[in-house]
Amino acid sequence: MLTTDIIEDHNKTLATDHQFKLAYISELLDRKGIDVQSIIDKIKAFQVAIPSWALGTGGTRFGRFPNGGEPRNLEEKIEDVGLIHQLNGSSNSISLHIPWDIPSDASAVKQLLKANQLTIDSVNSNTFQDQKDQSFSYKFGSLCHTKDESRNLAIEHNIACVEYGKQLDSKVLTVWLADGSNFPGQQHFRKAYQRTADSLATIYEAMPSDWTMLIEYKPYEPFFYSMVIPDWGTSYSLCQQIGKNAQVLVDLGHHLPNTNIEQIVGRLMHFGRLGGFHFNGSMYGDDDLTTGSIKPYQFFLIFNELVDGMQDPNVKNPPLAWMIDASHNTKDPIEDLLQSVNAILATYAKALLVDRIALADAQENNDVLKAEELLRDIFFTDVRALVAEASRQVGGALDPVATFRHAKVRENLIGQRGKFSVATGL
Ligand code: LRH
Ligand code: MN
Ligand code: MN
Repeated sequence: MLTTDIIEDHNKTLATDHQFKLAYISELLDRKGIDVQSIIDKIKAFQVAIPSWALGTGGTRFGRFPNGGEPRNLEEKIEDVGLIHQLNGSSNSISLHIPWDIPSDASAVKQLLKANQLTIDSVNSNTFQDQKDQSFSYKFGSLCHTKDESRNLAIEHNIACVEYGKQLDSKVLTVWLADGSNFPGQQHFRKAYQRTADSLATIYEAMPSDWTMLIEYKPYEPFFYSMVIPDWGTSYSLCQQIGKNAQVLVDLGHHLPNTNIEQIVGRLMHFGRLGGFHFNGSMYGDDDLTTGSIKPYQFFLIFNELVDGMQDPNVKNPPLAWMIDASHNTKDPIEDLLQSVNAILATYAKALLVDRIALADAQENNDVLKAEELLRDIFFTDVRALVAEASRQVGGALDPVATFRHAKVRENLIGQRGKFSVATGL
């Protein structure tokens, strides 16, 4: 943990610049009749979960280039998220991946969470790799497998994840399946779907009634001819079959290039089936780059749709589970997460500023240019001072990455954990 002095002292060095920028955006919003503090309060309330697997340097099959000082176990992962939360005040939970993050002592883990002002977000099952000495393989699928033995193993693993989650007060099971096929003819599409639906229903039945099951889709990878759950339509139909607490999870990177993700978001919210969100940035596919780094305008349009749905009393969608799902080879993982949360908050803030009455009016009257310009005007507005102010008001840093560097956090972590400590990750 950092001392509050370090954060406050560093904030002081940035204060003049910050006040200048904040005064400008406050004046601008004032002229539009928007209450600045109410926007700042909404930013403060917005919390994004950090996945345990994003705290280590990601990699590809060609290699990995870790910086050192990575968390070696669940406790150290919790400490890293605690640090992130301390710096930005907006990352108050951690998402776990089982079996990588099995708690050895649940009550000690709960204490550590409390000390870091954190909770557990979702538990994520892992049936995309065989564990050591696993009795039946997932090579040809898990919940969709043709053989009962492999399928049952995957079902039991998901139920075990729920049990671990219960111990730590989680209430969400996220299922992402690496099931699919590489060659035409390999898999019977309809049978694979039905076996998956049946397996998911069994897991759902074993979940407590106040739990949510999030079903994530992905068009390709690890399989390159077909995936059993390739798209939102498949996730949605599975949720419909399984029960009301099954919801679709949208991962930004899990779409083919040029997919209109904002429209998918709108559709799912309209159906009341959008349960969660995985933030990342991508150019080609599941690139897991920093959120907002490649297509910031599309990211804004997605948030615009989310906020529109969240503010519409006619939309009966449950509250969403927000999480970052990114991990790559290039940046310091903690810096990347801080940068991602910042981008998420700024984009959320922009979506809050959209004049929805004027937009609805322009849409109803088919004033295409006006509708578009209402969005573009906000998109080009720099709201970063609002995010910085929200962080400052909860005791966080005005510029979390700058404070992270100033406090030499990575150097200290390398000192404690070693130059070659490597976290489990994707
Ligand atoms: C694989 C993936 C997916 C899941 C995560 C556990 O694509 O990144 O998005 O959420 O692994
Ligand atoms: Mn994901
Ligand atoms: Mn992914």
